[in-house]
Amino acid sequence: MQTYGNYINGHMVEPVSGEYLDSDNPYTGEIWAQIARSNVADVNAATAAASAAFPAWASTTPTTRGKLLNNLAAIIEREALRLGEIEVRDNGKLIAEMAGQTTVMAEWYRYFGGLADKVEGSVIPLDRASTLNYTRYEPLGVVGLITAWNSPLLLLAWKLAAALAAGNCAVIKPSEFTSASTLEFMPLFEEAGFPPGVVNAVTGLGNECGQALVDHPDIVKLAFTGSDATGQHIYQSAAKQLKPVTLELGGKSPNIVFEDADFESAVMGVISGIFAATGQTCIAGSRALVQRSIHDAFVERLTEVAGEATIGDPMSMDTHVGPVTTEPQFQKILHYINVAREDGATCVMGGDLYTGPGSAGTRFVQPTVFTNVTNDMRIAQEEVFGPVLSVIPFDTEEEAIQIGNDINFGLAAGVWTQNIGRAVRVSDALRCGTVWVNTYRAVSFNSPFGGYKRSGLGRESGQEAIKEYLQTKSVWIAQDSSVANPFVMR
Ligand code: TXE
Repeated sequence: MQTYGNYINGHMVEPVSGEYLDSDNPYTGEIWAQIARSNVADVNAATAAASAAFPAWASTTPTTRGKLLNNLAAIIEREALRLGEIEVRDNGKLIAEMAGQTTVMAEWYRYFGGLADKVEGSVIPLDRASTLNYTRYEPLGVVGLITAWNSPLLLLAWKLAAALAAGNCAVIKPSEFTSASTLEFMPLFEEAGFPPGVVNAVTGLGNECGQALVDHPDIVKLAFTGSDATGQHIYQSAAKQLKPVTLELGGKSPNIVFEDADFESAVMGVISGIFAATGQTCIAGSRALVQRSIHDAFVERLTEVAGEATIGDPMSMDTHVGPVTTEPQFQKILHYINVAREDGATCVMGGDLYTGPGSAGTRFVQPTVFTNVTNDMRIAQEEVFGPVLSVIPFDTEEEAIQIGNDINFGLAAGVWTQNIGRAVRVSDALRCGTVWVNTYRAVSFNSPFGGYKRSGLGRESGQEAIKEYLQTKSVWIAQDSSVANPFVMR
């Protein structure tokens, strides 16, 4: 049994309460690790360490910070397989995906390391000759980074790399379901040369440890990935202290297939959108909007290909669909399958838990496809976060756009067409932060990612993300300090 404490000021320390929470292996169901059950006292200690480290860290040169982030990137690449295997064990992600994901994660640290000394203020051309006015970007202070269970280290990289490059210190709170990889990751910062206290991690329950972090007055900004309900709650809590937030809150993304699409590519794209990562991804293309003229043939081919997916051991390179990460999530998916049936959708594939070969008797759901879905059904409007696809037919381009946008969320969308004009028109019209044309589920360190509408606030990745962790100061320097009339605005 592995036991993880909190990581504070460069050391693994026991939680003040002395209490721990179990962490299970979603595939085998066995408890394999324990994580600290932290409370306000642990959050206070981590925040105090980060606050103490902040002045020196903020005054290192951006180039120095960039070098350290580059050191870290190289160490991540060395440790990628080990970190990936921990995520497979702790949250059931596929090794086939994790082998690449933990390696590519290094690129976020490298990119923001490179960006650190390229954030330039400007000299403002004032309408007066006697004053120099320039802007500079300054770090915020100690930021709180709260991550979800579906991709702990990658979601952290999207926040932490930008926060550190900008000169902030951090207190991290990973999901109580999947904290192990974050704790294994922490000592790598020391090896890379980061001063103790710059990066800290506390683990525990959302309403104890997480809320204490949100409410701590010395945490000056929050970045969060998780459910829309928790995101809204955090936003409200943060408002009491006027803390800025970056929120990434999932979606109900349309994957729109036109009759002029490359048929086989579109089938693969829809499958990757909903069954990859067992559908436990914020960018899941959980609504397939298919033009009526190809609807039946498309569903037939989709279920044929998806029906061949290998379900089972996430440590096997041949597995396509793994277990559901958490027990509540497992129950939630089964609940939504029932809701879809009750509301009149037709289940044409799956629709139950999976107990077949490779399931090891634990939390597996069959890849599931519903047809006869209308966009007003709960299965089309609410995030399931599992391998459950709703297929909705449409007739015209206008109708596809209307259905695609008729949702509270706005994280991403897919568009499958060979018509370039249509690709541009539909991409422009969709109200979401990312549109993929003839591809799906692509992200990169240098491309902005974030949501419209209830999918979130702010952007991660890309140049603008570093501004989420900086504030602008405008400096005015008078060359002539004589004051003619002190009672009027200058
Ligand atoms: O998320 P929560 P959960 C969705 C998905 C899933 C649902 C619930 O639909 O079924 O969320 O998952 C911390 N103050 N997504 O319960 O509650 C919590 O400890 C501060 C979408 O795991 O949002 C964890 O670290 N922190 C998503 C993190 O918030 C609090 C990815 C997320 O937990 C807190 C995962 C509080 N009061 C699930 N309460 C996506 N956008 O990709 C909880 N937390």
